[in-house]
Amino acid sequence: MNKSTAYANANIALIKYWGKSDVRLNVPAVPSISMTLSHLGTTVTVESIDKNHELSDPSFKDSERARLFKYLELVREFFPYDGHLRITSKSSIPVSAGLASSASFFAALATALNDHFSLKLAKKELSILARMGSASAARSIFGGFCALGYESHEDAYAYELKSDLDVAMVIAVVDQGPKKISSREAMNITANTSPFFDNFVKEQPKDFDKALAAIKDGDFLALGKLMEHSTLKMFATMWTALPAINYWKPESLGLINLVYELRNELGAVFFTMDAGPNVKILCPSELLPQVLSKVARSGLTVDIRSSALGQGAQIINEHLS
Ligand code: 2P0
Repeated sequence: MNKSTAYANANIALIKYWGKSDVRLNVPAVPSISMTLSHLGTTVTVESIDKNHELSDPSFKDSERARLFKYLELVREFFPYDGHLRITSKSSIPVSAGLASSASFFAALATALNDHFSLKLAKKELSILARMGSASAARSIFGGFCALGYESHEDAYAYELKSDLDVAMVIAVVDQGPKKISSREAMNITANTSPFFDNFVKEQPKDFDKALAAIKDGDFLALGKLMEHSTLKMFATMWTALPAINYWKPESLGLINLVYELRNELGAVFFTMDAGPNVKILCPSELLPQVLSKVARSGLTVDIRSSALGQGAQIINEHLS
């Protein structure tokens, strides 16, 4: 049987997506902006088989496997195909640890499906296909900086942002284990119960527009400040949900204080976090060695990765077996 394989890098949101306006089609309630990482991502091979979808990756939990098979049936509604699919995947990032593994997985999967069924989708449609699997995946179709729009219908899609900014990101890993509560579940609980959530949604277009301008103008300081503000507003909604959701560990706060110290020493160093305890540190590329060295000496991490701006999802010729 013919196989199609694609690779996609993970991406980290600078302006955060949190909450949905349409659960079935996975339309975000807010616009978001991200940077695509380099060399941290997922390879997915797709193959047609006769009966029952199969996933040959033991790192997926049962709930994630069920979510994948549901997605493959949703894809069938839009692009009818015969038979079933065997999905094989390999990731260079820990799954479900708030390190954007679902973004790179669904971006690679959508890209492989486009090839496998000869759908000939343009990047915009491909990002919509990826979004239906995981909204952040829409952004991993593209390299560099990327926006995911917020039209409140099934058309919400991602697009690349032009910029001269040369940035790097340090991923300070404090825990590689899978999270107890998925980001999907957490954002639904938050949207349904936090008294702060409606304000988060209402305020987001302002941050989005300002961050678009900062990226276009190459204003790193403005972008960094907006990223931290967006991050903390997102966590404020989680902490005020019922039940409260808290992904942070003492080391997370330790690393945030380290970022404040780095900012005093070096200037342009900012943090963000996602649905997990790990801290991502954004800086201009020329500051990367100093940031890496200080994080390494902190004793707060179990692993440290660093990344430049990466490329968008691509078809590759080496299939996973
Ligand atoms: C983001 N996160 O913008 C935000 C910030 C985590 C915090 O997108 O339900 O796996 O699959 O659309 O994309 C994580 O949520 O959620 C996420 P689904 P997803 O990157």
